[in-house]
Amino acid sequence: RGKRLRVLVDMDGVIADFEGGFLKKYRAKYPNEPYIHLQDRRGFWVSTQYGQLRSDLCEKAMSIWESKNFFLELDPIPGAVEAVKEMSEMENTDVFICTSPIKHYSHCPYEKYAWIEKHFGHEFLEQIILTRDKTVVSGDLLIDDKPDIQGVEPNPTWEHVLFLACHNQHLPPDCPPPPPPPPAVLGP
Ligand code: UMP
Repeated sequence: RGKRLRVLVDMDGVIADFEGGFLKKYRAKYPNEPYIHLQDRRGFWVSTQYGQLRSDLCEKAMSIWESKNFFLELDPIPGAVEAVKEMSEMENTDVFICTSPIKHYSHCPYEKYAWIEKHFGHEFLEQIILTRDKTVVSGDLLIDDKPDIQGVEPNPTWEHVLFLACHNQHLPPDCPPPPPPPPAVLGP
């Protein structure tokens, strides 16, 4: 009776195209304001980079994902829905969707459930974990496009697999830890 593999899969940026959906709706709502091409995105927080472009654009960016139907209408990342379904059908494998809702909670939590039901079916609602702190969730792997995942648990059980995204593709690769130093050999 071997141990099962538990895979936690992030939603925004991994299976749902948050960055693409944001830019499309931002440009439609603010056609005369500057914007950041996806190839020029740096850093996980869209609001931070827009705020650096011009301070008032931080709030304008946030107004996009706080709007009704923003999360519901996100397109899937190409191939992602099929990949998660395939992984969830693998032997000895449990897949959970692990996603952080925004604190403006009027629409986002509901729409995340509705998005999973739409793309994966009603049964997959059993697999959803909504949390603002992924370090307290136990799993073997966490597939997530956020480079730094922190919370109250300093030693999460999962290993973080960084999912490639427009905002993280220029980061240096995460190196494995160096080997321990050899034992000191004392002379005669
Ligand atoms: N989000 C923000 N501000 C940003 C970018 C994203 O609040 O600038 C939101 C979108 C998601 C959440 O609801 O943060 C990130 O969730 P995870 O991808 O870490 O699950």
